[in-house]
Amino acid sequence: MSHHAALPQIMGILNVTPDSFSDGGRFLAPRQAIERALAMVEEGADIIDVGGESTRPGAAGVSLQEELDRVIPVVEAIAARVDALISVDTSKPEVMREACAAGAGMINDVFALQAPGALAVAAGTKARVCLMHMQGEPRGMQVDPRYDDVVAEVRNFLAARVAACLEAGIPRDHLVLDPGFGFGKTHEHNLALFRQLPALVVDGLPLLVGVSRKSMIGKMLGDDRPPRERITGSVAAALLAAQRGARILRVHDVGATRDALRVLAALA
Ligand code: 7PM
Repeated sequence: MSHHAALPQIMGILNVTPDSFSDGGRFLAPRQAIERALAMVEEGADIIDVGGESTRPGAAGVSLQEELDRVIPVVEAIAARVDALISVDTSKPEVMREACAAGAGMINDVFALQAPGALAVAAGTKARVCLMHMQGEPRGMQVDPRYDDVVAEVRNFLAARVAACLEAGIPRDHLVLDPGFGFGKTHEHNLALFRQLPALVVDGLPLLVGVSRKSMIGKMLGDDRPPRERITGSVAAALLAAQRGARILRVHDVGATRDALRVLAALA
């Protein structure tokens, strides 16, 4: 057998928004979300990331009640049915608390627990925490992102958030770090971060990489490729991220990513 490091874990993306499923409508979403989660676990997902889309680039945000209504029933239902770790993609402390009570074991926060009360809520759960870097806020962050040294600034931000988490009582071994591809970054910023991935490791903490179907992949493949036609490019990027030490890959296409990782494991 190989002496190489363990393969990264695969985090499958589960969007729970009213228009995420072909039938539309909030009423049908939980059942279809469960089917999608089960399929992703079957394809090799270790983690299911459940998101109510409050924090997407350009998003105006949804109300607390709306996000709870979208996310909590789905977390409850999949927690009862799958072995995978359930992650909740939210920046709202109340959603973090309710989701963890419903069975989530990971908080994925694109605001890195900077919302008032978020550090304390996260510390009060036993959940792992993914701290992501973002410049600005989802609405407007892509207008004119600027850095003097993007790698150093992202790394310093993540180090400061690690310190805040430790201060709040979150155990070090619960933390995961993420450079936040596409969140307040130009294409050049994204490329610099990807190329220097190992330089972003703080205190030996694991890195999560999320580039699946993103516009940075679209830019490399030529314009006007819709997200669904970025799968092969996304898998190639996931493989490179794995080779550069990423420990969690956040992806839409779980089976394709798992196949690529198996080939990497055999040939690396
Ligand atoms: C529209 C644009 C919809 C972008 C969704 C997105 C990340 C994340 C997202 C990431 C972590 C997407 C993004 N991206 N959480 N949430 N890391 N930790 O492509 O890169 O899924 S939302």
